[in-house]
Amino acid sequence: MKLGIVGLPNVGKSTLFNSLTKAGAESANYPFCTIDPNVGVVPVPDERLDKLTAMYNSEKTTPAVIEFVDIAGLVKGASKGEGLGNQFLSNIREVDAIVHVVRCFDDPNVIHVDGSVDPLRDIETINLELIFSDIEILERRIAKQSKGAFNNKELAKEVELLKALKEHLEEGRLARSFEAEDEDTLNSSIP
Ligand SMILES: Nc1nc2c(ncn2[C@@H]2O[C@H](COP(=O)(O)OP(=O)(O)O)[C@@H](O)[C@H]2O)c(=O)[nH]1
Ligand SMILES: [Mg+2]
Repeated sequence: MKLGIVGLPNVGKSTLFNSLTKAGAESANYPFCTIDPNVGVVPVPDERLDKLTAMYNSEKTTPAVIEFVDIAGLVKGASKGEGLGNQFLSNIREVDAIVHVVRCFDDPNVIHVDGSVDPLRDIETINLELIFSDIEILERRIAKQSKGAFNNKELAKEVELLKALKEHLEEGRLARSFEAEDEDTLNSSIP
């Protein structure tokens, strides 16, 4: 399981990452201090596993792990390449789930990229970038699949589904709230 820590710059992502992983990622008061994604692997504590190890005198115990990725801050326009945006978005695509960190603390010494503390606005900023990025991927996919769709039922079905998903995104809604009638087609068509 790979979890990506996502949010605007300076909201506390690396601070959270460090406390989760104690991996010592750089936590500093300026945007873009995390250029490469920082990865930390955390074993999941489980008393049952300890008991099993003792019971079977196991030489080796392999706990479940969660991999945390401290993804560099996204900013408005990231989906159009602002602030190294597209690179960060591709980091997001590689994780199973994202943890969206939102700034709620006031501190005049910690710069807010959008000038004021406003968690609801910040959530919207990040969600919109994710939506824009998804729309772009969908447009490419629709263009590619449409070529063969006129004489291929499966492709035509996929294109129809992708267009419905695109409409959903264009209404400002996240892909995960999209309800497909045919999940199989959806799963096989999302790259
Ligand atoms: N007052 C306060 N400062 C925080 C909090 N979380 C992080 N910071 C500070 O905010 C700055 C940016 O934090 P960092 O984790 O590097 O943010 P990132 O850019 O999202 O990774 C650092 O100076 C942190 O010490 C918090 O909950 N309260
Ligand atoms: Mg950071």
